[in-house]
Amino acid sequence: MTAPQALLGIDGGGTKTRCLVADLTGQILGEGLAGPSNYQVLGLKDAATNVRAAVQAALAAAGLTLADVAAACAGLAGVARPEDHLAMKEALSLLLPAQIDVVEDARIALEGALGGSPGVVVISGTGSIALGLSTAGELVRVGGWGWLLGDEGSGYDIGHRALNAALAALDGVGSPTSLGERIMQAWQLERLDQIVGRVYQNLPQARVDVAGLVPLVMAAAAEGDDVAATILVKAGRDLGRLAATVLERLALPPALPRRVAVTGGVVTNSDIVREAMGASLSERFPQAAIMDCLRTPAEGAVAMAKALLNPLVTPRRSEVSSLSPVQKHPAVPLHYQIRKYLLDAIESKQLLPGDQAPSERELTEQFGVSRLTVRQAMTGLEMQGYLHRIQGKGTFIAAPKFEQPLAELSSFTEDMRRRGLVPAAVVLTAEEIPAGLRVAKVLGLDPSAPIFRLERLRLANGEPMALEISHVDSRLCPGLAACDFTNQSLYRILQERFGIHLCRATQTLESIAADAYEAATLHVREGTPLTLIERVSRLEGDRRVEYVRSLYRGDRYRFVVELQRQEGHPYELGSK
Ligand code: 16G
Repeated sequence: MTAPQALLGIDGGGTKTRCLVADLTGQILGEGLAGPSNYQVLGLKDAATNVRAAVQAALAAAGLTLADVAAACAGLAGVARPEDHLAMKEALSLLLPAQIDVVEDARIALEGALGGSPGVVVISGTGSIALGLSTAGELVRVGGWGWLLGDEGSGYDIGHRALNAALAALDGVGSPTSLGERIMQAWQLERLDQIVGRVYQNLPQARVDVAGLVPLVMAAAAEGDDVAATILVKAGRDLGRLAATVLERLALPPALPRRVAVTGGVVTNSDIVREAMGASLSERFPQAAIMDCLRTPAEGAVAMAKALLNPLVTPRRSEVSSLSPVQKHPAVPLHYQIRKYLLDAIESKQLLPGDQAPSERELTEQFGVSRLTVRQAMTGLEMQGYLHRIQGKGTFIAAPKFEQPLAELSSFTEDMRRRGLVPAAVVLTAEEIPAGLRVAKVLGLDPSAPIFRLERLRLANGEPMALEISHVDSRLCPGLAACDFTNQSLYRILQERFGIHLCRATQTLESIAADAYEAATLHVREGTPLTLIERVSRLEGDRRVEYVRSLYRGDRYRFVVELQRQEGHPYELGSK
């Protein structure tokens, strides 16, 4: 039996339940949808049934079963109170024979929004809430008290104010507005006072119906209705206040960005709301930046499931040196300590891809070291691919490296497509030549035997990733040299045209520094680390077909290997 190899991320809300299945690196393999799973509204049994339906649909889409699940995280509406949380966790533990975490829905939204880095997410849909994560990993929640008790700046709040305004205009106590006409049209009423019946006679539905008026308020504001615009500005300012209050309580260290991610139809669909929110937030936090969420809540749940399985992957934030000065310890050079400090901040996601890195001046002052030392640390991180310098703009945190599993005999084309990138190649040479001594030895051929030699620069979305020289035994695939490899996979051609099914390969990995040619071809600085991978691929009967030397950019790739220890194998003693 193979070890469980899948993660589940579940996003259960008041209208639907979404489940994502991912492999252990977090790559999404399938998605499943089912009905709502708000425990408070549906009760335990129906909520759990819908979660199960979403899980099963997602597993079916990925061709997996429950036995393949190693860990799961469910972010669910209505589980904030400890007793509800416990009941739901018990129900889901029965459903899933894996490690499982149950959290409130806003928590997975926060994880998705900021990739686990400190900051705030403001959610404004039918209801509203702001949730923040501190550098110590603590959560701060503001709002989210529901439509009767709070939810300022929510869809319900906006709809409610629109109804108030329409009726106030009817009574003559409020300013004239087009909202009354619009509401009558939307709700198919003949007179405005029929609003009363519509709301009070169907109270359970009223919350959603009232929140459903938001698009109409936005349309009115866009067409110059001042009353509608004022309602939206008020909502935006309320949301800004929620975010600022959370930021204040998070007390983030001064060097960290103040990130506020927004999600939900109210802020994402209205520039008026977003601008008002930004203005009110900047009164208390001038440097705060409002951003869209990096990922969806379900993707956030997948990341939390991954961390559950291997807490080492995401270091506990409390363990990350926040702004501690370097120790002037003679055994570890200062530039190395600063490099480690920055790397911790990147790996713990206190600094996110695209963020501006702290400036040389800031680091010089913070650590009390020379500029040269700081520069040395930054250059090292740049060469390792953690920082990215843009001429005239500054230094930024680089995109995360691709995680490439090593246990699979896959092709570059497949690997890139799986990541949603477009693979391509620049063909540098494609020729049929005699094998020569070295290649002949590796492939088990006569030195004069013909081989096809293909040298390609491999690209992902146009960016150079690897320099690759393949040698293929030509006798198995005559005419291969005539193929165009700019946009075609070698492995696919071997399989489809020549019936060659590669079934195993031996691979070695080595680190080297890019020489001038490799650096120029791969668009990196000379000396940048590269991973040299040599692969010899074989057919079923063990005949060797292909020998490849690939140079992968060390600044863009990291390779992942799953290790397993033989059962019952004792460890050796260190010394006798
Ligand atoms: C990958 C392989 C390489 C193989 C190539 C085929 C590694 C390290 N290397 O780059 O050995 O020849 O894929 O790619 O994984 P293609 O089928 O897309 O041409």
